[in-house]
Amino acid sequence: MPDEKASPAPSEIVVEPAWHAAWLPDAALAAVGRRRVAVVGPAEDDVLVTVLREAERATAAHGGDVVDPDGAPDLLLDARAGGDGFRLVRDGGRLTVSAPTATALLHGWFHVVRLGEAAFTGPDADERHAPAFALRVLDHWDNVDVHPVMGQVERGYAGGSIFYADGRVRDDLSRVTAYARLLAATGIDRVCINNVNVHAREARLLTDDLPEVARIAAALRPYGVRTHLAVSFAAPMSLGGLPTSDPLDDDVRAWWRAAADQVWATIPDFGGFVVKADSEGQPGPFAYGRDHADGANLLADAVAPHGGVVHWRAFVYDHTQDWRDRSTDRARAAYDHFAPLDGRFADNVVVQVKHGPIDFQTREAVSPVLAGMPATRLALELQVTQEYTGQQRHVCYLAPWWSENLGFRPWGEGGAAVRDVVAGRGPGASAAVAATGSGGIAAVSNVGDDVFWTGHPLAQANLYAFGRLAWDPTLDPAAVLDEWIGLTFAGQDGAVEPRVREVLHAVLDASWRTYESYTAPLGVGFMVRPGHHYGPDVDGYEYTPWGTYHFADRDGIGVDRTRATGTGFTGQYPAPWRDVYEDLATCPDELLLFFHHVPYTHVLRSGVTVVQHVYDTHFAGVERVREAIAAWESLDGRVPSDVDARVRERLAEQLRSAVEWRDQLNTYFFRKSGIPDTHGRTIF
Ligand code: GCV
Repeated sequence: MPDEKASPAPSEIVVEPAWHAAWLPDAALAAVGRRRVAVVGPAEDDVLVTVLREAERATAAHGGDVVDPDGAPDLLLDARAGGDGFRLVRDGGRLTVSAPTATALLHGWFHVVRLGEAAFTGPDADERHAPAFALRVLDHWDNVDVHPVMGQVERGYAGGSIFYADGRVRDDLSRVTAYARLLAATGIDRVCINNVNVHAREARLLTDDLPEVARIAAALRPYGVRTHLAVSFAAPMSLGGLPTSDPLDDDVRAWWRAAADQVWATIPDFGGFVVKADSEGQPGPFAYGRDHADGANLLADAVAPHGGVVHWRAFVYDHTQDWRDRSTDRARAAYDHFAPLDGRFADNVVVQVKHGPIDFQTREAVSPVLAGMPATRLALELQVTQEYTGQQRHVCYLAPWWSENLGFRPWGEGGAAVRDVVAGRGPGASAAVAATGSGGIAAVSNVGDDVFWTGHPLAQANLYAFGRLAWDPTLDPAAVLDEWIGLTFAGQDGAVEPRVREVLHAVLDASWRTYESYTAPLGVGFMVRPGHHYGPDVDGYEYTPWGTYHFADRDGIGVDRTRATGTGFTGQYPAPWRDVYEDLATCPDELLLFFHHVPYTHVLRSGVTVVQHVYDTHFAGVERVREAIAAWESLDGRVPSDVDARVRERLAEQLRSAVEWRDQLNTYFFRKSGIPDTHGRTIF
């Protein structure tokens, strides 16, 4: 047994010079690094070489050794087994991790790293671990060229791109391999490397730039991460010089087949294409009077011979809406476009559905599309980058919110959950959907070339948690956070100071609810500044074409989406939710304004009026931020100084912004309603 040591002084905590080590500082590998480790499997496999290098790196840092399999190892890593995922057997003091592939073995290695000392000291065990979802993807909204409005990374809050700089793929891609290592440690194994808004320069990744894409793929491959590309539906015209991109045109079909053949000839383990079509100005099949099944199947046909997959996004809505027209409801759009196509998509198409029907809001209902397409492979799409949740300037640990979405049961208590649907186990799932394990999960990454990867160092927890929930969506968000703390803040002996653990939980555990409390109330959403989406602007989108309205007047607020008097959106849900949401008496408070237009004096199920709820939550939210700051400051040197400085800077901005949200929202609703705060607090 290794010696018990006290936690190191902060000055001894190693921070890698070029970029922060995130959840894989060498100290996090202390327990495994002190052991005798053996690796067996196909020596020519790149990922097996990675497992060996990982073992060498950890043991060199911590005094263990890489030994022959016959040399009585404490940990035997064996890539010659059968079955799914990896198997972990603890027998006496000896641990064996076996897997059918080197990538699965690598995931097993990182499982042992996560467990730390407990991996070796726990009771005898024989466990199988396999991911819940076959497809676990991170989407990057990175541009090759800096976009004049959206920058290098659309909705990126962590500097430039790790893939591109100066209008081309970076020469040095070592950071991409470091990224793949972080992802492998969570279980993510696919990355789409460019923005779904495919501009002219980025479109060329599919053709002229393939050798450069191959370099990125080579940088990701050692950690078992496969490469995907976002492609433009208009590519046959813009790149191929054809007069049309009609999905039923023979020349167009031939063009896509040839393009796919070339991609796989260059990158044999390429994953597939991601498509945003007929959405926010992107080209799509509607231009030819075709539907989205026609469009998706065109690409599916091209990639099928190579085992490729097409992620086709369901984020399709009218962004040129007339705010005067109360009958058009953006929330309805994805279901209206896609549900009628159920059963028509090819088996290698995954329809990728944002978790909510609007757009990654802090709170919105779960998309009914997820319950409306049993004969289609569906993926849940989340947003790790904090576009609407504080832009990595506010602490907002999103795992509790994602967990609610994954655990939502569209058919009520006892029915299947969203996490079952995207694993191919929803009610009425077609044989093809069940057999493929369905579409899994995807999310927009929050990573850039910032030294901490994510701008706010604590936003790393979101990336880590997304990977862990993609592997096992039933994990408890607080337990995932605990793992992240244990790895990221490990001292040299691999242990974390209890006070550090306590403070990080205090700052992060409830931070999503805190953020919700001082921003848009009761599920109404938006109220952000148009364009960049940071900070409050209650009416910022109210008279725009974007379809994100709250309809506040002197009497009340909210969107009537009922069947009885509103847009009928509630009717897109199966029972019981179609009725629960329809009825004011049963609609959950947190979604009240998403489904109903009510007077400010409407009494919530919590017992307070809507307007008083706005005041109370906005005052309380700012206090929670102050408490988080006090908790963080109490750490006083217990975390590395560079992390501490960045977090303090971000917390100061969070407080400034939360106060701005509080004062603008409270003032707006006081002026609209004329109803004073029952506690007489300052409202301007
Ligand atoms: C990539 C939102 C964002 C856009 C993004 C879009 C999408 O509208 O503001 O920046 O575009 O979602 O998901 O395609």
